[in-house]
Amino acid sequence: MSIEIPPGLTDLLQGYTVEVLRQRPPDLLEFAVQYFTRLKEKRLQDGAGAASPLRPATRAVNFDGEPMQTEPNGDEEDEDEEDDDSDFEPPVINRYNRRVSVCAEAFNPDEEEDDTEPRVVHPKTDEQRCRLQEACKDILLFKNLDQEQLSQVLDAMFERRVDPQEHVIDQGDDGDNFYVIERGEYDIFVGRDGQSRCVGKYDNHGSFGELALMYNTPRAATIVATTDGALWGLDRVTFRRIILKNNARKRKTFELFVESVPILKSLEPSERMKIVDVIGEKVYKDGERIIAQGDKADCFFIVESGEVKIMMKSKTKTGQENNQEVELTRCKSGQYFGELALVTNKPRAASAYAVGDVKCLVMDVQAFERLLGPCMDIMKRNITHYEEQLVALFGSSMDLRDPGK
Ligand code: 1OR
Ligand code: 1OR
Repeated sequence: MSIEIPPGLTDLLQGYTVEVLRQRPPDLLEFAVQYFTRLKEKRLQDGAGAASPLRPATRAVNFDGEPMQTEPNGDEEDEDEEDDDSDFEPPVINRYNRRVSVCAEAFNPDEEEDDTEPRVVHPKTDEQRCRLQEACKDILLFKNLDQEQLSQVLDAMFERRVDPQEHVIDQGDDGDNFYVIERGEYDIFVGRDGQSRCVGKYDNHGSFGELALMYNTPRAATIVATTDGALWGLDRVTFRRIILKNNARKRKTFELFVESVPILKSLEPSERMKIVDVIGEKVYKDGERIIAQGDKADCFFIVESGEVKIMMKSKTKTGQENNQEVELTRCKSGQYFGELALVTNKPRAASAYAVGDVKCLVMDVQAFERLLGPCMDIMKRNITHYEEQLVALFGSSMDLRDPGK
């Protein structure tokens, strides 16, 4: 018996397989739905006949941003094979028909990837550039970029002013831009079962809008300004070209380490990879303070290398705070700290200092809440241990869950 393979089937499946291998999506079925939907849309857009299901797609991209100036690429960038992934614009479900022309798929793995995509440049004054650099200096997604990548990102960013009550992002929309906060407060709403709930807020710093761009998913939350605000936007195409390229590298660098971190053991492998996507690596010199007791908290740390000393200001017998610090414990590679204030929503309970040169992986509070739910029971159990030791060390005059008591 001979089975005839329909023309085009091999190419069709090969195209999908190649993109799976390049993108490593967490959900193969969801990715397949997106991939083939986009492929079909592309064919309809091109007015193509059904004759050739796999003609290479044309690169046609529009930006939902402000007017911009583009510069052709220089050929200075090193284009090793693995770095090519991010030039691929994976399929997008265009749910609201806004980004009709976003499609830049490389269906043919043998096709030469030419980096002739125009680069986005929004010219800036020195004053704007200074403000932009200040706003971006702690952005975790930018931490592992090299100089050239960072300067391309900064060139492409554009300023956006917002008014109170303005919706910067609406849940369910397609993702157009990633935003870095220069100033202003923003509420995060997530709707489920017809009800919208405020699940957190950004207070004058941080960034949002990365998820839809990273995973080609609809916006996962609504972001509403509650004060006047200033934001810096980065268009989807530049984001994907640079940040996704860098994330592919980050996955290679941190995959094994993240797998070995005990607190992350209760996560699925795909969930651990999502952590790698959003973490940033920070480096500290011997003696440098990483967190300060009493400060407001907005991130969580995992020691990658070196040692971190946790110190707490002691109390006098009458319960007054004493400026002298006592060492509580040390965290080594694979251990975490900085979770307590995020879990209890209180100021930092202790300070943390680098002992020797230290590298930490850092995650913002929103990613902590979004991704570390499955680890929360273990963390809470460990917090109970802190409390027991606190009583042993300082008596019952201080409560970690309510330092004001
Ligand atoms: P985006 O592109 O999906 C909305 O657009 C953005 O809101 C999203 O990227 C994140 O940058 C940001 N769940 C999902 N997205 C969140 C969340 C969040 N917080 C901020 N964003 N959760 C709240 C965690 C405090 C989980 C809610 C269940
Ligand atoms: P954070 O966000 O409050 C300081 O910032 C971090 O130090 C804290 O989270 C913990 O991750 C870490 N008590 C309080 N915080 C501790 C303790 C601790 N150990 C580490 N941290 N105790 C020491 C238990 C060995 C009990 C205090 C006597």
